[in-house]
Amino acid sequence: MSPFNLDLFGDTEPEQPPRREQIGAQACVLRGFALPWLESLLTALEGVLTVAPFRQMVTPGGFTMSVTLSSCGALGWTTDRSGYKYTHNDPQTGQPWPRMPDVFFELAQAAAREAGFADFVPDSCLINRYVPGAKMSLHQDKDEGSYAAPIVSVSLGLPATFLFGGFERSDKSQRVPLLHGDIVVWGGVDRLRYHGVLPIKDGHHPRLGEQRINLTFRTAG
Ligand code: MD3
Ligand code: FE
Repeated sequence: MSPFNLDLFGDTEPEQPPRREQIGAQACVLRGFALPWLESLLTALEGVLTVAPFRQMVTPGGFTMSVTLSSCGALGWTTDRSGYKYTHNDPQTGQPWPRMPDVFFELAQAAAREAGFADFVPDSCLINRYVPGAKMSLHQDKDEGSYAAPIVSVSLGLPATFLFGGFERSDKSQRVPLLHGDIVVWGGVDRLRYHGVLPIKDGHHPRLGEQRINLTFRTAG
């Protein structure tokens, strides 16, 4: 509460925690930003997953990822023994990835704007599914055509501890708790930071059950 706005009558709302947390020079967490969009987001997600269900993928090194994935938008991220790449078609069906639902695009653009990145035009949404125990090791996102655009990530379901590292794998990383409805936006000088997700803990989320789903929006082409 501001010292110029004393709550003399005790009749104002308790102060809310900051909704926007800066975690790097050009990286921030927007707490609960996705919550008002949740039901339309989940309806649209269901439609995407009917056409392009979650599947396991193998890294170029031959490891099966613990996270299962899908994509929507003009480009979808995939990995197999030959490398990481963005493709126009789902390798499982040979069909184009499902189009990005309008509500996905609008939410990603609104979050980017809130974080100071005007006119974000994502052409790819990677959908990651984590069950308890699943994790993502420290890595950089380097498969996109340009690093000028930010990346927007929407966390849904079970909580996660996000690792926000430096520019070398060995740099110390900060741990950022991410909850259902939180959105993180990275860009500019923070775009090539190492990052990862610690193994998801057992738990039950009232809306999503025993899983965490992360939507990652990028301008990939
Ligand atoms: C931080 N996904 O799919 S959000 C990924 O929660 C990925 O599923 C995580 O990392 C997840 O590649 C984390 C995305 C993210 C993307 C780019 C970043 C975090 C970033 C660039 C710099 C720093
Ligand atoms: Fe990443």
